[in-house]
Amino acid sequence: MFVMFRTLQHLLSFIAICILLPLHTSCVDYRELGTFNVDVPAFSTLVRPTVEPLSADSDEVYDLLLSAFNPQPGVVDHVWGVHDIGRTINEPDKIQLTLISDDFVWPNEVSLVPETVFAESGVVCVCSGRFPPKNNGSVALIPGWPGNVGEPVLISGASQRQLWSYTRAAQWVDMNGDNLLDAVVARFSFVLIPPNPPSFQGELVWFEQPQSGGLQTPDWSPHVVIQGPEFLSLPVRLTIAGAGEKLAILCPEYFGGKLRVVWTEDPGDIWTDTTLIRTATIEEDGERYFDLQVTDVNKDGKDDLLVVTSSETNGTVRVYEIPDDFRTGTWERHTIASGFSVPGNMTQGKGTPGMAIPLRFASDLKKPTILISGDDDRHAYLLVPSSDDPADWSYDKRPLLSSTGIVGGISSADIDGDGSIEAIIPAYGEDKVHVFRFTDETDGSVTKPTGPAGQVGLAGALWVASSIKTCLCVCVCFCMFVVSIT
Ligand SMILES: *[C@@H]1O[C@H](CO)[C@@H](O)[C@H](O)[C@H]1NC(C)=O
Ligand SMILES: *[C@@H]1O[C@H](CO)[C@@H](O)[C@H](O)[C@H]1NC(C)=O
Ligand SMILES: *[C@@H]1O[C@H](CO)[C@@H](O)[C@H](O)[C@H]1NC(C)=O
Ligand SMILES: [Ca+2]
Ligand SMILES: [Ca+2]
Ligand SMILES: [Ca+2]
Repeated sequence: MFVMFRTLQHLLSFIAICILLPLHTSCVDYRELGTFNVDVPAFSTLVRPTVEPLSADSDEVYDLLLSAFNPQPGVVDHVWGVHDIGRTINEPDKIQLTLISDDFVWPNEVSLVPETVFAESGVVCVCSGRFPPKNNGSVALIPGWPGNVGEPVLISGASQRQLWSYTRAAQWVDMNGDNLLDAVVARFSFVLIPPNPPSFQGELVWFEQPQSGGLQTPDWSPHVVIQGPEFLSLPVRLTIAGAGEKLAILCPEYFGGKLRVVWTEDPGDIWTDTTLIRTATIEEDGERYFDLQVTDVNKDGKDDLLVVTSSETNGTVRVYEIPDDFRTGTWERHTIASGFSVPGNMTQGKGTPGMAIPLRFASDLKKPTILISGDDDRHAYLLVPSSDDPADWSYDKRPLLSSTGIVGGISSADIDGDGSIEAIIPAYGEDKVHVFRFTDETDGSVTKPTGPAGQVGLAGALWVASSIKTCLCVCVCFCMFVVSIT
């Protein structure tokens, strides 16, 4: 270890030279700000009541929402919040958690309902449930955050024989054209009928907001759209060349092993007539589709799908280019990272990687570096683009964090409005949440004074813990140099 450390010190001057070379393309500087303690932290979300860019003189703040679950029966699970996390972000060990609820079994993604839904800010939405005996899940609304939060109202339908679990956040779309936003979500059911092996059911469903008092009314009417997606569904308005925009819902299937898009033939995007619902298959290769978002990955001005397939042996991160007409076109695939595998020999039922999020700086001039949660492989990674050429889909996979257990649902934002990006990385197996800061060196953004030692990872074979601030610099000469010394 010490030998490697010295080698690294010698390398540093070399890295600095690389920054000045015209060959250099992407350069992201990062350091770990610290950690704070939470038992079994799972999904993190950074939220803010409005969507305008945060400026230094704005009084808008970011809040952190966090779920924590333990699969063991009888153990109480928690939903936590941190109001104005920017105040303590430079000293993460000073971060104080506020309990939002301990009423849920296996809480998953926690989100803030957009103010437009109920003309009220501070409504927290909790999705919950997974495996027996914690499989009686729900979509619940809790008003009053931050402050004295109210009792949860369970909108996800009356209690029924089949128990459903809800994983990723509900999305708010008016599905029936009554000007009230409805909750669109994927749900999952664990079907156990001995002596058959357990099987899994997933479906895309929307809960219809009642005509009045939605926030006080439980058991909204459920409407099932299609069978398939278990954990995540993503409504998005996509442009069709020459024909305006249309609402599409992207549906990744984990157990179903495919990725589809669903829409309605209704010209006003009203989903009540189920005979008008159509689907198209984007990919059907049996991989476990786990995470997805719509974002311009290669910076050519057009949105793409950033997709994760989870696996015991060969998880991938992929980009699909959205065709001119999503209903009929071909989605061109680029696999930007692969070979993620679960370490050890107890890999059954596990998978890697988890979530992928682009780190977008305010200037947004370059292809974003992508932050990856390794999930069951106990790491977090960066995918650094090899160049800013939109036609170049090559990335370098760099370890960012090595943990002792599962790495959970990551989130990032410029929490303190200074141009650098802060990332929240829950380390489920460590009972800790790691906080990192990323700075775009060519962006001129300021790095505020920070707390003590961080971790710096450089290429696969070099792994050091030190307080040295270094630069992840992709340049041909540097990579070749590292390869040659390792
Ligand atoms: C599931 O939870 C709901 C809401 O708390 C409850 O009404 C229902 O009885 C539960 N069902 C089972 C089978 O436990
Ligand atoms: C892993 O997946 C990638 C991309 O699909 C593929 O190119 C590669 O051959 C796979 N590796 C193994 C060991 O199967
Ligand atoms: C799994 O790995 C452990 C520790 O390396 C070893 O003791 C055990 O024999 C392995 N089990 C199998 C089934 O390979
Ligand atoms: Ca509606
Ligand atoms: Ca693009
Ligand atoms: Ca910042």
